[in-house]
Amino acid sequence: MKINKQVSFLMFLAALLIGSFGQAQNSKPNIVVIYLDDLGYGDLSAYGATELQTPNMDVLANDGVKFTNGYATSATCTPSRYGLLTGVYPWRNAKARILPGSAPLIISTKQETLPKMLKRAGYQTAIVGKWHLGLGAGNVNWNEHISPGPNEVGFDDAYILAATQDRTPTVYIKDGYIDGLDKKDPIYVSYKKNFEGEPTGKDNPELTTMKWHHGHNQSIVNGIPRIGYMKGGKSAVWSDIDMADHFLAKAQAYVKSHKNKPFFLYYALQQPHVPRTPNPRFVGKSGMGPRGDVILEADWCIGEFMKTLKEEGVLENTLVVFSSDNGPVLQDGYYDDAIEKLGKHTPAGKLRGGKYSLFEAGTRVPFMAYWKGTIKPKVSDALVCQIDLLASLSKLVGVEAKKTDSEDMLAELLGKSKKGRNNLVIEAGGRTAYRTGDWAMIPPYKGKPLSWNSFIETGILQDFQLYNLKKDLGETNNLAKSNPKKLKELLAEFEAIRGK
Ligand code: NG6
Ligand code: CA
Repeated sequence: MKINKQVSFLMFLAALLIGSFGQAQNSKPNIVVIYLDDLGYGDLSAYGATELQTPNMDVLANDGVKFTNGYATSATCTPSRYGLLTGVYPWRNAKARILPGSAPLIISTKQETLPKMLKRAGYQTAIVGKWHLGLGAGNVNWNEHISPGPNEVGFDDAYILAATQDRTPTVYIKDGYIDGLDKKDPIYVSYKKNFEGEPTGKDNPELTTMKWHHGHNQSIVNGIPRIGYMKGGKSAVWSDIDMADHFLAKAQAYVKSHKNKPFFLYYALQQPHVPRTPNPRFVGKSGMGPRGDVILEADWCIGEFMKTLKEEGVLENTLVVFSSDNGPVLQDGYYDDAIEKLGKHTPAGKLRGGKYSLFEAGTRVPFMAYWKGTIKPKVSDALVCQIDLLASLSKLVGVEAKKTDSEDMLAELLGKSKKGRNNLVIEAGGRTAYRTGDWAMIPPYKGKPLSWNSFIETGILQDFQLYNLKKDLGETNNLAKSNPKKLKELLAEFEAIRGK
């Protein structure tokens, strides 16, 4: 008995030692990128929202570095994600535009990526959530191994939704295979024509539970009409209301099973992109309709995820970067009360425009870096962009990254410098604009100044636009005519980067 006790005490000591040794050896911090979809600059209470409370996102902002000039490269999803993962300005790749669910992979398997660089530093790498960078090399057979995809550009583990929640295929894909697919009920996807006998939102509105506003009237899945056609694969079809819980569980499981060696987890939540399908637990919670409800749901998920980091003993050894792929939109294809129930909430804060826009709200997004015990709380107005993660994190882990548009902003991320980038070229729908210091410059473009579908100001004008953001954050006073000297200076800098 006594010996037994001694033995178990020794084993207990040994376990403690191994445990702490494992952590100590783990000198490279884990890295988590939490990436929201269409979350606006003004959607967080930490960024000034008063009608919505986002306590869990606020912890990251208030106890970390909260950037007030943090940017996505683009005002839409695919290009922003391309920039985030490759460090390359998406306007350099003509294919980096909102992709259909059937699009081939737009990152070259030879290209440098954030997860590849981290793998060279010994990291385990994973993505959980929204991908939207294309899969396969064209004409994908969804019933076989789908490749190339995230696994071929640096992710050891990938549990994804292919494109967007509103696009087919509405299934999860695990390391290139559709999760839960029954081979006896093969799945087919098309963006060209419907499959015979399959109902559509356009022809069978009686089968829908969510009404389409524009687009989104093709195959109906779970009562929701989608973009794209799909047939079969019934056993693999996701449950929209459980998607947030599903991705959260995958992200938590990943932390639990990979915590003993440094890991990089790209946790790409689907909220608050359309269709907004809060779990019944969150329905009605915001009083703002589904858009508000899914923001609260996402906030809860982030809280649960952070709890897992803590419970698994890795919170103080994990750098968490939080951001959103583009600015906010209310009406994005379905009647879902986003406009009607908005009340006093301002998803873009004081910024002009929104998703799809060259104005600030298109690309200026919530952006924070949190690392408990290492990063001291700070508000930073340094100009930083998501493309900078590649160079910054390569500095952090001590491995070279191939040269791209990415700039080393590690000191800014850690709150040790407020210098930031000198300039940035942002993109919306293939059009580019320039940011430097206090200034925003938008060259003349042909196109509609207002998106009639989403009621968002696109920032397109046939004249030059020049704004002093320090004095005029809302971009209401165009100085292009009154300050031609500044305009000329900025245009020259912009053209030097962008090409004429
Ligand atoms: C647009 C869709 C919009 C949304 C967006 C992608 C229409 C008319 N609009 O084409 O609903 O799906 O693509 O959003 O179909 S993103 O955040 O992934 O870029
Ligand atoms: Ca988006």
